[in-house]
Amino acid sequence: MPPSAEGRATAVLLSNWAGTHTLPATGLYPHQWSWDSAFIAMGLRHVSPRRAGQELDALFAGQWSDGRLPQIIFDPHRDKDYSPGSQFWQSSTIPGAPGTVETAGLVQPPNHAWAVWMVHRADPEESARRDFLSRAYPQLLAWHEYLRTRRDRGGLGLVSVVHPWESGTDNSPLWDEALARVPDTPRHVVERPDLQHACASERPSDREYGRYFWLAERYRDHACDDVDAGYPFLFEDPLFNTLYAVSELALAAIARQLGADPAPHHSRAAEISRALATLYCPEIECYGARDVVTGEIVAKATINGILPLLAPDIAHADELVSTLCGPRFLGDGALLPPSYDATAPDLDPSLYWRGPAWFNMAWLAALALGARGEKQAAEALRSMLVRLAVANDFPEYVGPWSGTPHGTRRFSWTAALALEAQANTGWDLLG
Ligand code: 9WN
Repeated sequence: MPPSAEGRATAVLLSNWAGTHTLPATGLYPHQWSWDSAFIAMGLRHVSPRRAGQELDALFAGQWSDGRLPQIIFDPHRDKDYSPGSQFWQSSTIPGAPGTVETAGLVQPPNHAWAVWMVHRADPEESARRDFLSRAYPQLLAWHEYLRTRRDRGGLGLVSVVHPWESGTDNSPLWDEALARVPDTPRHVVERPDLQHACASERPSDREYGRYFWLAERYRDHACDDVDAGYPFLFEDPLFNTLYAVSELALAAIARQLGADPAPHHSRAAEISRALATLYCPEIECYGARDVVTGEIVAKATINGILPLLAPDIAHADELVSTLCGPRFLGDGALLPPSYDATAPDLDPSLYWRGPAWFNMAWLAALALGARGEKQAAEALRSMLVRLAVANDFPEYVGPWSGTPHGTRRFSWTAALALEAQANTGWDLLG
């Protein structure tokens, strides 16, 4: 990235800084989001390791007593600007939620231990001065323990998400059939402040929002307790569980650094990889997602199902590489991998998670290819993601073949991962 481009990416992160954390984007996303903050910290570490550490500290301040790290920590002054907000969740009235900040009750994919380790590596002395690892480690342990004990709703060793928002890939075609079972008539009046900042034709529909709110209401009204027997939406998502496995590897590195035993984390990562293998769909040579309510595996090729390539010793790695490089993803001249199968009749290259290319997914795919020895393809992807990010003012996502920007601009994780992709040229996942 030429120096001026690095400066522009840094400027995005600095202008989205809100005092204790970075907004995903001013306007569309006015609070702190969980997995965004971890991706942001991975890039911010090249600008200011101290601030990257603060970003994660702010997130840990929202941890619930059961260990969960919430999807969103709300800025009370911006409640009208995003829905559902803190008035919807009323988290401080739920047992176990923090009393000091208002949060959502849902979670997001667990890339946090990975981010903590990368921030530490950027400046180990600063990290030691702030006791960063020793403060973060018990919180990360509690977070992973919550996922292991409360969220293995299918009993097969994988975490279930209880809402599409928890996957981070909100309206992925993976959830369609299950969402069709969910009523679209919540009690709460659904507001769409998001449509003031993004084009309605590129965002989830009102009907989808009705279902999202209905599910969130049901989860909230059960005190977010994860024991609601008739709950209608439970999914084992391959990407969520892959990040969980990678974060266990990061926990092993953190444990070793702190003089604790890394072995349980290595074993856990291997167990998750083995459980993930049950999601493989030979007919699409890709991982699917298990609908835990019906027991069926949804066999649709999505970027979520390619990224188990990052999990240690994953089964069917060769097939995943050829699917990623083949016509469903990069093979048909895509600049970045689409979020959904390019050969699917219902692919939409501009509609949220139903086709467009996202920069976090492209960065993860490049890392996965690099780690598997596909260095040329990995390098090409990494430089393309930097080029498209900088040329389009760091968009939320782009058309995979055209590179046309969509969603909001000056999106923080796009800027952060462009910085990370530029600065860290190795292929070691924990680099
Ligand atoms: C709901 C903040 C978040 C990302 C998600 C992305 C989008 C929210 C929304 O924005 O989701 O969490 O309102 O659409 O899908 O991955 O964390 O950037």
